[in-house]
Amino acid sequence: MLGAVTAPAHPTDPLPRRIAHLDMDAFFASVELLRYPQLKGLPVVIGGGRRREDDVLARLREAYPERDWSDGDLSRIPLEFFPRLSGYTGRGVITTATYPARQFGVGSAMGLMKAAKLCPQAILLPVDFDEVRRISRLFKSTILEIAPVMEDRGVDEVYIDFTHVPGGQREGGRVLARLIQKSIFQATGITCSIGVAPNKLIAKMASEFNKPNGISIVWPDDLQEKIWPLPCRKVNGVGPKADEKLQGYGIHTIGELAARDPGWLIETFGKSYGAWLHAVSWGRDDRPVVTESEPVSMSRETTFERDLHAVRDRAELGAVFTRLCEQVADDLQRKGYAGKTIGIKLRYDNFQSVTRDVTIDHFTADAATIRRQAGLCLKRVDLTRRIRLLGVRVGKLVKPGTEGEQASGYSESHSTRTARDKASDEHTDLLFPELD
Ligand code: TTP
Ligand code: MG
Ligand code: MG
Repeated sequence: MLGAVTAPAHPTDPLPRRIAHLDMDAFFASVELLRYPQLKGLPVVIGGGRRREDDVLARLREAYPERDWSDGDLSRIPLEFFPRLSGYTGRGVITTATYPARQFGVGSAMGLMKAAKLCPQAILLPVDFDEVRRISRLFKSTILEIAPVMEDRGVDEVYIDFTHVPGGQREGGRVLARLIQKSIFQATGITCSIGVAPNKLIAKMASEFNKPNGISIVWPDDLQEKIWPLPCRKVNGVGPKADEKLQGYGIHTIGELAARDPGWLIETFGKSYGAWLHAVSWGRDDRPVVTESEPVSMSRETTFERDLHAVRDRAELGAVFTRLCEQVADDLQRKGYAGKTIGIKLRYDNFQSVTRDVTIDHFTADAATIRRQAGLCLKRVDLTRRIRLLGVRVGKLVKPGTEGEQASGYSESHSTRTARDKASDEHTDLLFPELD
């Protein structure tokens, strides 16, 4: 049914579209379980703040001051040293919970005090954002080694176009999904769930069907059986407000939505949302999987520990400035870009910011060229005031070899020089004498 109404990405493409949605299982909690594998199988909730040092380890050191506990001992910390939900007081909410904890009815967005009543024995841990980001990058790069068309949808989920990946059509995508699941587990130690369907809309719903560590394959003919019984809220794009309105008209499931006259939906929900509701209820969605967009510019900036002065702190500022230019050049070279517009950003001690840029006649990724041009830009700003932030940016990027296809969008403003700009030139000269 879906296939009949879903246009393929390329009209002449003989392969049916197979789109996967992949979502990591209990992600923030799973990241903590890597550190503390002894918690596997137990109810664990994440919430109540950021992780600083290892609090559990600190408690252990306090209890056994004579022993030498190190980070390597984390997996040996006895369970009684972990903080429990029982007795929690405060206004914190749950960020996520392990599947064993979910069996007690606790989950994302629930108040920790309420959760403490439902599952007092649950272990409560804070979020380690650095580790979450590291694992997020790791699982996405693992996918990209197998399937190149991936759309990043946030910290723990992506869409993947299976259509043209070798093996992507086998068993509707199940074979490739299994390979990706296994590879991610090998790389990170964390499980994920994958839904494969004719489009993003259905794939997103399907990835939830067999959580955790599940794969779900949806065929065009499955619309009636697998999608229509679901509540409208399961459609990514039907929020609580729209759902309430739909319920008010007696529309609770996607099937009930599909049964409504599209004209009535448009009258009731507006031209664009009404038409969209009708389309999604029939499983129609042509959105492509969008890979990472080309960067418009690359920049590096730094905020100083204390505000610096162009004259008095000239050596320090000059060194930082050169370093920033080298870093931007290095970023460009590593990612294979070159740029034509070179700019600077300054923030003064009163938080006022200024930018200046210049467009040169060739593309560059060379640190010395960037340094020279950025130095000229610096001559055009007021350097009599204290500076708290300095930044260097290169825009109008191309990947050499694809010149002409440059990413657009970088500020075209070629700032005009004012009387004050000129007046400040002498300070620039002091700051960057080697430029002149
Ligand atoms: P989700 O993928 O929604 O949830 P999850 O990975 O914890 O569990 P599931 O197995 O059902 O996918 O969110 C990913 C992470 O994002 C989650 O671990 C914590 C974080 N998150 C928040 O910070 N705030 C929120 O409101 C939600 C829902 C998640
Ligand atoms: Mg998840
Ligand atoms: Mg998610």
